[in-house]
Amino acid sequence: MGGRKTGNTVLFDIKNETLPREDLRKLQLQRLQDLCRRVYANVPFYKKRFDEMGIKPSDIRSLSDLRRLPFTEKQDLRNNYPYGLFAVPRENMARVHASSGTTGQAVVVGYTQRDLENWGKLMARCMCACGVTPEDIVHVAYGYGLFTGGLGAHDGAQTLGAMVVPASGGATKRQAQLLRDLGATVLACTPSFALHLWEAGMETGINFRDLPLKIGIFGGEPWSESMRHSMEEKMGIDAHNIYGLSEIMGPGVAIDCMEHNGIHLWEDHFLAEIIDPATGENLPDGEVGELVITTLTKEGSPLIRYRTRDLTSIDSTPCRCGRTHLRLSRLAGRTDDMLIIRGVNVFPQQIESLLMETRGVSPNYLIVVDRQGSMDTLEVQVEVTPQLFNDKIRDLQAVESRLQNSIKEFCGVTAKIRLMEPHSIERSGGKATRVLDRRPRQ
Ligand code: DLL
Repeated sequence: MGGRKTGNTVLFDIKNETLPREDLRKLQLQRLQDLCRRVYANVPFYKKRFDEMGIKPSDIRSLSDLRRLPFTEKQDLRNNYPYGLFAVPRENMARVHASSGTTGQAVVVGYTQRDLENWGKLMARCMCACGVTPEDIVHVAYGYGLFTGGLGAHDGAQTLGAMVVPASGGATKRQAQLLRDLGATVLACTPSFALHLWEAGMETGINFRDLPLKIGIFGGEPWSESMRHSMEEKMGIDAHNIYGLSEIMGPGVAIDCMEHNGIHLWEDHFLAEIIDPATGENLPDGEVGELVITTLTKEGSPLIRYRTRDLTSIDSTPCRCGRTHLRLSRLAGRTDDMLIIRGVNVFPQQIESLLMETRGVSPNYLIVVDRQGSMDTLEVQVEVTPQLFNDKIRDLQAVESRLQNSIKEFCGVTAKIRLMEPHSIERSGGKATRVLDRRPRQ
């Protein structure tokens, strides 16, 4: 291992990242068979599921047999809280992380020492794919703690040999100063927090464009391609989209290389499928559906066919970077954050893209859904830039109607637009809240 060059890109683990697809599939099958044996022997939940479906680990003879295996859902993890799905004795676990989500029981995930090492290496792969080298200074502003963002990015940067600044979330003005004083070249945090930091910098006379900062590793929440371009422009960086989820590992499941043409999912560790969320049937490459992931190497908390609820599609054609691992399209939202407004399906990210394409509005917004009588209402609150704020009412009205028209045209719903004063929408220290659904639950 170690940074090696192919063409003009650097790969952390050149052998595994460029495995011919045929060899990748062989490796996946071997690992899948081993996984089935491990969970059948060690996780009563899976033994019961396999038995109920009349499947033995030895029945898995090809990758297509994966379809015979049961799905695992978030609720299964909740029902087995905290340690019920662990596949090794508790004393062999080296660390736990947890995700609470916005509703319901937390989910606890365990990592053995080897799981942590693999995570570090996969995160290092991701960082290399963005052009990070051991000479870099990586400012990690993902939250440290039970959330996987902070420690995940931290271990990855260390595994790569870079210097880490473990800043965690919060204290935005101080963090902007630290970015300047310590000369960070890489910023890793949620895209909304990066914007928050940038804003705090501008307020204290620190312009990211004047700093040595050159790479952003942003993820943990949905964001649009237009937002990525706008951040690159504002901050003078190359911004990458990193994906992951606690149940599967944390950050580092997938990331875009310098081609920025989809996010590579590390197929030697994760087996990806796309299914129709309604029927559970597998969908072919190119079609958008729910991402389902099987962890091939995890020892502590392995999962079979985990339904992520994230919507994306698969592209297995070769990438110019030389990596052979498939690419997922930018996450288009979650099956559970799709808003149904007066019968029309709307994804918050569609609205974000439209906002980002409108001059005079800032990337701070909140979508408020409510009900009046039997009618759903949609309001988009968005802060305007200080320049527009000082302009004439007529200019504000023009922006309002432009936004309203584009939302009507692209999303098919009428939205009330509320232009807000700069800084009036609450900032988050981690993942931003973009939607407030006030409709009574049915
Ligand atoms: O957010 C892990 C992570 C941390 C990923 C830092 C990337 C960077 P959870 O808190 O369990 O884990 O949330 C996972 O967040 O199922 C997606 O819905 C969403 N998500 C994560 N990354 C992206 C992304 C971490 N790049 C859930 N684009 C996932 C869109 C994302 N959504």
